[in-house]
Amino acid sequence: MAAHSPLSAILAAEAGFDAIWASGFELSALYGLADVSLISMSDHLAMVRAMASRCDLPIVADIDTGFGNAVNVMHAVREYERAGASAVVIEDKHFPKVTSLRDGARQDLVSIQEFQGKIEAAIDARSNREFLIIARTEALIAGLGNDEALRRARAYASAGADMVLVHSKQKTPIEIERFAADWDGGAPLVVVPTAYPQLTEARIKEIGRIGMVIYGNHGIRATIKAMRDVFAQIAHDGHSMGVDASIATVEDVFAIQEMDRINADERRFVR
Ligand code: SPV
Ligand code: MG
Repeated sequence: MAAHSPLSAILAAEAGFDAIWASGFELSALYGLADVSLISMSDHLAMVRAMASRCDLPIVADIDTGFGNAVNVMHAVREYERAGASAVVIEDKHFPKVTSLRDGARQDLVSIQEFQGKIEAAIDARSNREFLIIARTEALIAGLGNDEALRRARAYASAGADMVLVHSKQKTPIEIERFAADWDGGAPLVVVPTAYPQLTEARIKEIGRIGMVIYGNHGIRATIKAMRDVFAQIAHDGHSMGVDASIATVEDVFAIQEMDRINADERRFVR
């Protein structure tokens, strides 16, 4: 489940998800910014570090294009591994990238050779073999078709990527199902069924070859709707009575903040 803060990571863990997607799209939106490489690596890394200190789930870090060339990727991999991430996803777009789901947006990809270099650099930079390097192809997003997506995905798997994320913005899962049916590159696939929510986990298991499903932006979208509705109602009513029963209680916030433990620690140690 995508998260943009330690709080959203905690809530994803509470819901039973088994990993966190440290989403660049969600963090960009949190800053009120477009997901076009405006958020710095430091900002995203600070979020990952803060999540890792409050949530035990593995964190799959969305590092976009890797913040530059293969040398930048190496620096990023070292920093994200140290910050507590368990995996990074690097995409084959040019820096600065443009968000994937926007219709008509510029989507230009680097050459296969350049991206293989970035994958090899990422593998060289990790200190633990268990830290996953996930290569993401945007070939379908860029409208280059199934053959080019397969060509790129195979090349990335042969460069050593542990998994291959193949993204699609089609409104049905047909494009992704076709890619998965043709996939012969060995590495497990990762899918992001945001534009095509009809693709259920049950169906994904039937298709096979898919090792990870990312719910890419549901946290930030839920947040926007919830805050917008509550703020509008308070502004309209001139009081907060109308929303009180439908939002989290202050006690709920205290529980997330572990106030019981804080109070106990105060009693024990603060003199
Ligand atoms: C993100 O969540 O930042 C992603 C997924 O990369 S998407 O926004 O659909 O490209
Ligand atoms: Mg992203």
